[in-house]
Amino acid sequence: MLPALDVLGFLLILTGAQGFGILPGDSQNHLDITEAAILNATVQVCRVLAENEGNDFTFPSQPFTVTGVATACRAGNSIRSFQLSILSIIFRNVRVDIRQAFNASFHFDDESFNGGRNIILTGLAIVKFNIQQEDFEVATENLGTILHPLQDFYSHSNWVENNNRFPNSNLIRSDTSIGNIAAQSQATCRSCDGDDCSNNILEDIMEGNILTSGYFAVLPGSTKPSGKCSHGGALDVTSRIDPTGGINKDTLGSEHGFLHEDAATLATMATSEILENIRQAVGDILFLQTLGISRGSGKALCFVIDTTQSMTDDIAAVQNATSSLINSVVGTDDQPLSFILVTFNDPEFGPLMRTSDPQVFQGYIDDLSASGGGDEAELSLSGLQLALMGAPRSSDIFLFTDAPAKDVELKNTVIALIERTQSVVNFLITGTTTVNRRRSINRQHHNRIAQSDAQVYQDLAQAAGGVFVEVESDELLAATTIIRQIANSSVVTLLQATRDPGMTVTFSFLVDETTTNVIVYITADSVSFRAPDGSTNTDMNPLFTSTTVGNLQIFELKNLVGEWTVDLSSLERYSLRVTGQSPIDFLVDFVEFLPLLNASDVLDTRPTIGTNGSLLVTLTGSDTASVTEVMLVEVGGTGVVEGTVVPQGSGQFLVHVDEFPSVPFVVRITGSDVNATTGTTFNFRRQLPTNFQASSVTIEAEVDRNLVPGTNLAVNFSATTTGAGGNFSVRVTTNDQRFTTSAPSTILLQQGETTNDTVIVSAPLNTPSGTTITLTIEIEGTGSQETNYIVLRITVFNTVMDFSPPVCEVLSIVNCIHNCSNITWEVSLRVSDGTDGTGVDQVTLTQGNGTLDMGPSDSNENITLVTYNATCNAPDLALLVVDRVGNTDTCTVNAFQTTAGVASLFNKVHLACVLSLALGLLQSL
Ligand SMILES: *[C@@H]1O[C@H](CO)[C@@H](O)[C@H](O)[C@H]1NC(C)=O
Ligand SMILES: *[C@@H]1O[C@H](CO)[C@@H](O)[C@H](O)[C@H]1NC(C)=O
Ligand SMILES: *[C@@H]1O[C@H](CO)[C@@H](O)[C@H](O)[C@H]1NC(C)=O
Ligand SMILES: *[C@@H]1O[C@H](CO)[C@@H](O)[C@H](O)[C@H]1NC(C)=O
Ligand SMILES: *[C@@H]1O[C@H](CO)[C@@H](O)[C@H](O)[C@H]1NC(C)=O
Ligand SMILES: *[C@@H]1O[C@H](CO)[C@@H](O)[C@H](O)[C@H]1NC(C)=O
Ligand SMILES: *[C@@H]1O[C@H](CO)[C@@H](O)[C@H](O)[C@H]1NC(C)=O
Ligand SMILES: [Ca+2]
Repeated sequence: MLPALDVLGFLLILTGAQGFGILPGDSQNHLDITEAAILNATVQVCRVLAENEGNDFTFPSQPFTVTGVATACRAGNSIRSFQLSILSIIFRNVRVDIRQAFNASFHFDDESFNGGRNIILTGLAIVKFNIQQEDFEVATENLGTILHPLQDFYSHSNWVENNNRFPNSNLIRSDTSIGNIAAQSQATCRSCDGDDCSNNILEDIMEGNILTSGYFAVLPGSTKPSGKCSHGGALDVTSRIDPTGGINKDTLGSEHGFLHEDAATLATMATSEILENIRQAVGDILFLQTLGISRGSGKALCFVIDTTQSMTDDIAAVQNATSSLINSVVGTDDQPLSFILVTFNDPEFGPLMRTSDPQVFQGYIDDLSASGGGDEAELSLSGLQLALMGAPRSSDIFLFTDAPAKDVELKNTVIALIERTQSVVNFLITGTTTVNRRRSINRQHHNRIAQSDAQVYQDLAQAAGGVFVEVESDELLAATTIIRQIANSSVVTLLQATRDPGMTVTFSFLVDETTTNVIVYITADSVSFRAPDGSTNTDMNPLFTSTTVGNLQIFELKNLVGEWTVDLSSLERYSLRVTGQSPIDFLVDFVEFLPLLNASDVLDTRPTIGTNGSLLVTLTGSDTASVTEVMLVEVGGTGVVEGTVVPQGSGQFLVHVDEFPSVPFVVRITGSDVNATTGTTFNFRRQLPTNFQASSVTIEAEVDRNLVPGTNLAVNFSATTTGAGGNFSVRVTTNDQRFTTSAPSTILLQQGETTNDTVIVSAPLNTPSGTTITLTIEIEGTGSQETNYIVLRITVFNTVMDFSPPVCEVLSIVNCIHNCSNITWEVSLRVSDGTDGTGVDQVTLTQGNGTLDMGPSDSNENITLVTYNATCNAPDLALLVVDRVGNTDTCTVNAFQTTAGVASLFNKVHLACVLSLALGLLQSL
């Protein structure tokens, strides 16, 4: 990011110069428009699905909320993932105003209609590709980016002024014209009459329904083609060049603010329309999954499994344990949205396998076998890293191995990815009961991996809010059964802490009235609980039931609401985790808050140690709850940084902190809610399982890059440190080993000075368009405080793309015109996707109750032959045709038309036929 541009960009948004505003107020902004359209689209799809399944559908009350809509969709367990998807879409939408402030095409300024449509069309194709790959997180990001220009079209062009009452559907298809665009030389505006701009668009433009949009520039001395309209607003220097004034409808106070509401309504409708287009292309289920809505948890369940030789004894136990976990969630409200498997061997690991089908996934598990590996330590962190790069946010990951990590140098990268995805990672380390080659050397005194080797896994489990369990392989199933509660969809974290070295500490945690099934996971030696009423555990007054697996003690507490305390003491390092089940939870995003705009851009890096900064806290699961206190709490000690909480509406709270801590911390919130039955207020406290870290190193890089397969892309990045200068190592990773990168291995940073460097990325020629490369650039100093990363998305983008839907051609028709006693009609159609097309993927009947036969595909794969027959009293046929990249169209045929498609006089004929048919029927009685 260029600071100068940023400031300017912020000013632009402040004045609403670049689209619907971001500031809250009476005017509608991109956030409102986007959320309203997503909630509306989701309700519509859930209603249709419920009807198809014969279920009642109860509309949520207006205005729609995330919780209300998810509940109406019977997806109460995926509220969190629904909220995450909406946030992801909105963050990317807003980011366009921050990072693409000066690219006219992203805002339909400067009459850049084709540029704007191109961004939408290519983005739409990529979104559909991402969804088909079940890469939902990337799909939501790309969707957010294209919604911005789509919405700006209505604010910046004269579509509304031209009296259009419906969205311009041509913006989401390539085979039609966007409209009659004003020629470069054609004047479109006259100067405003003082402050009155209600009449500044020229009559011939209005009468000819000609499209134009406002010119916009901020640099002094900028010009515009003569006679053209300007965008308007104080920053737009072109608005002071004749013809003066502007035509934007960004806010109620804009030059055309009197049309703001109309523009916002059309932008909402257009957003609904593009969502509907995506739904048609990918189907109802994938569409809802993209938005995080499913009957299950909305999360991903991910296994990372060691398949080296030494696991031979354990692999069956791992298969048993994982199968049992899969079985226990399939068909329940806890069924994950997707399943992910990564195996690691040596030297191979991966690839990542992902499916939403539990049976397919079970197949992957059944196929596991152990072999190879060679030496003692294995590539466990490489496997985990791959899983983290492909796993959506808030995934539950279980790693199974019996060996130390060979690739410990990846530890900081893995921690960075854990922070980034806020995933919970659990480590299940098997010991040995039978002879094990690997440990036979020292098995006489220890059959576990050495403490120094275990340390890496313990540190990672702690960073990820997971557990580290060492068990014999015959205990693995039992251990998995116990810790699988961690993967329950409604699990919330009440407290998480660690002490290294061990010491005696009294911790307290609050169990509120919405929380049940409180479970405490502890690795300390000595534990004693005190219930909210002050009582301690005795035989007469049992406060818990406890279990031990390996090194881990598990306490299921009695259901008592109030403040509990737990005294822990241990000589060795220990960790504590308290979870419960409750609908109320929260999400955290570290953001760069832009005060002038009151807008937030999500950070792709760690925040900077010692500086002030912001977090966006989003409450989930209650429309009435609010946040009263947010604290960054040191994980291994007592240090606390308290934030200032500013409510933003819709369950969102912006939190400002004066200083990010220099040690790992957790985010803890306190909030209050009202019990709907009793009307009383109660407090709740929550943490996120993830440990976060700030860094003294900052990294910036160009975002949203495209890469043509087979070519090199240079990604420039820059870094600086607030700490001591020196040589820092650079590590670059991608989500797939097919993508190659080259980067410097070290970078010299001087305190307070910016150093630039470049990473070269490439993808093989056969990489399909739309594939997303997740690129992580990590800069690592001597300690974790000097480590930072930036996560970038690069879209592989082939210049030859298929943007056209299949077309239908009537080959022959036996229609109802010639012979009224003909009680059926039949049509043969050729559906083709053109010579450069990707081919016809689906042909489905959307109107008509006749019989559809799909003929054998022509030798040319791009053509599908279809015949349809129906009775003449069902004369209308509509077919949804979709190509392999999701371009859709609807073909219609009428029983009274001819091959040429002419349906002359058919209404009359139709009437005559109906009469004669009726007569015929009467006579036959
Ligand atoms: C605007 O963005 C589009 C899409 O990324 C790009 O093709 C075009 O070159 C950009 N225009 C300018 C002036 O940077
Ligand atoms: C809500 O969705 C339906 C179906 O997609 C659409 O027809 C309608 O226009 C949408 N309403 C708004 C306000 O966008
Ligand atoms: C796997 O489970 C089956 C049935 O539950 C059991 O008979 C078998 O011993 C288990 N195998 C291992 C290796 O745990
Ligand atoms: C999740 O919790 C619910 C309620 O306690 C329980 O019925 C369900 O079995 C749990 N699921 C898992 C996978 O533990
Ligand atoms: C509301 O209060 C009642 C009575 O104390 C309690 O039984 C119920 O669980 C509470 N409901 C919620 C959602 O907390
Ligand atoms: C580093 O990159 C930034 C942004 O691209 C540029 O403004 C700056 O001049 C570069 N600095 C050096 C030393 O090349
Ligand atoms: C329907 O009309 C067509 C064309 O006139 C004719 O070839 C066909 O035999 C008729 N079918 C019936 C069932 O009358
Ligand atoms: Ca096509």
